Formats: sequence, structure tokens, C-alpha cells
Amino acid sequence: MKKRKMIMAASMLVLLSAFSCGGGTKASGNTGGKDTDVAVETVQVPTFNADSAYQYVKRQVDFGPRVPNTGGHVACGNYLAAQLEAFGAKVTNQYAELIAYDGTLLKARNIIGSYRPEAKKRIALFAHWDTRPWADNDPDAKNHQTPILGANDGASGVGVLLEIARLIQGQLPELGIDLILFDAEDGGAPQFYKGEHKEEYWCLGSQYWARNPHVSGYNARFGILLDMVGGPGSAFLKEGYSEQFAKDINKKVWKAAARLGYGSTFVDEAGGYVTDDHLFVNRDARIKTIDIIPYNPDGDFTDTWHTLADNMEHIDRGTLQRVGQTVLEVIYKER
Ligand code: AHN
Ligand code: ZN
Repeated sequence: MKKRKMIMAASMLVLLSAFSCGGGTKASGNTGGKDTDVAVETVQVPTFNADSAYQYVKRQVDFGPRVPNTGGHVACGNYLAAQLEAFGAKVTNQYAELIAYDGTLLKARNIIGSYRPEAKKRIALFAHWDTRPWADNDPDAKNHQTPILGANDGASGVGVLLEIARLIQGQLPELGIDLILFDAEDGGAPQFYKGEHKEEYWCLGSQYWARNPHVSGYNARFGILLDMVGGPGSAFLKEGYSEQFAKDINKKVWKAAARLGYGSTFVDEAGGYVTDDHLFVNRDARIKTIDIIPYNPDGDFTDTWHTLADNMEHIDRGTLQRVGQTVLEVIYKER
């Protein structure tokens, strides 16, 4: 018993000294001594600030709808690139003219913020920053042509990534990190369109990036896509394509969430299949990538999905917190 206590005390000392070095991610307590012969791996995972993330969501929503070829879209894109730069990321802007389902040419911009750009071991974190041009799932049909604010559908994932960028600037994780903000995700054919509905009408920015990565020969150990991660009471099941392409990553992330006590938000059950940016990252870029998205096997997203109610009133700091802290837990513990 006594010896145990001494080992505990020794470990605490090692932990404390790791703290005082600031930013030290490794502490080896293995000094060859008898009682202190314990190897201690300490990783300090930063604490996600949900108020901060909430403000980054609101900043985007304050631009109004971020529909390609509009002023709000241009202004928000400039804000996002400037914010990533202010957080010390190396920013790459990928401009492309992409063709929408109806032939419209979209002036699109994928925005990439990289940390340790020279590191070979990398993790990619994704979200889309554009918003749906139509509230085509609104309960009131007269709103179907009106663009949505996309507080949850778009801004929430980006807001979480901006808060992660802020924290990364203060303490770099061991692996290189790329925050990849896709454009033109949400222009898939509207429900009222009478023609054919093809899956390639969605996710135009990610399809472009998957074929033309911002760095030639780009690769990452794995990727995590955040989509609609700010709804009140949201539960995340293991999405179908994620499980198909990247089962081990789903396992890693849901296990991290369980360690943090978020087992009722990250539910260890099978969800439905969603045509989302991760599908093209998996298929075309061949980077195993999961989607954290509230989607159940019945094919339902949240109530506000593609409605005018997707606004700041339906953003919950608790959900942002649980998702953000889980992603941090994963990326800081990766070696
Ligand atoms: C489909 O409904 C086919 N995909 C949904 C992907 C999406 C839209 N994510 C956010 N908005
Ligand atoms: Zn959407």
C-alpha cells in the first residue's frame, strides 16, 4: 500500500513537471530507479470552449445565407480565411468554377488551414461552409424558394473547427492537422425539382478537392467530417458509409467520446447512409473518413434541416462542446 502511494506521488511529480514545462506532450518517468520506475505518457488535451465556438457559428450566420455567387458568401469566405490565418494556420484558397444540377456556374472556394504543413503524419478535419439555397424541407411550402441561414447545416461544423484552430495555435498536436472547409456541398437538386436527382449534385467542393487536393499527393492517416453538430439534443449514430470505409476510425472516435462521458450523444448504434462530403473523400481521395452527423436509420436529420428554423435559436452549446471535445481528444492522443 505504502509503495503504491509513493509511486502515485512520483507519477504526480512527473505530471506536474510536464505541466510546468508548458506544452510538453510527453513525459518519461522511466529513470531506471526502483520506486519511480513508471513510464508516464501525459497528453494535455486542451479544453474546448463552447461559448467561443458559438460565437464563430454566429459570426457566419450574421453574413446571412452563404450561397455561392452571392455577396454574403464572398464576405464569409474572406472572414473564414482571415480567421484561420489569425489562428496561425497556413491558408490555401482553392477557387473553382463548379457546375450545379441545373447548369449554373458556381464560383466556389474551398478554404484549407494547415498546421505543421511539413509533417507527413496528418489528420484531416472537414466541414462545409456554404448553405442551402432553398428551404425546400420547410413545413410551409411558400418558404421553399427562400435560402436558409444554415446555423446548424454548415456553420456549426465550421464553428467547431475554428475553435479547434484557436486551441491548436496555443498548443500544437503531434500530428499535422488540416482544417478543410468545403464549399458547394448543399446545392443538391431541390425536393421540388422534377428532373433526375443524382448524388453527384451534392458535395461539389469536396468532389473537386478529392480529385485536385490542395497539395499534390496529399494524404492523411484519417479524416473526420463534422456536419450539423450544433442541434439541441442531437445524437450521433455511426453513419453507414463511415462504417463501410473507416470502421476503425468510427470506433476510435466513439471510444474517445465514451471516455469523456458522452455515450448518450455518441450512440454506439448503426445510423443511416448519407451522401455527404466524406463519401467523395473516401471514394476519390481514398482517405478513410467518417461523418459525425445526426442521422437515424429512418432517414431523418434534425427537425430544422433545410428549413428557415435552422437559425441561432436552435444551436446548443452543449452539443458543440461534446463534439469539439471529442475531436480534440482524438487528435491530441494520436501518435
Ligand atoms: C442528402 O440529403 C442526399 N445528403 C445530405 C447531405 C447534407 C445536406 N448535409 C448537409 N446538408
Ligand atoms: Zn444541407
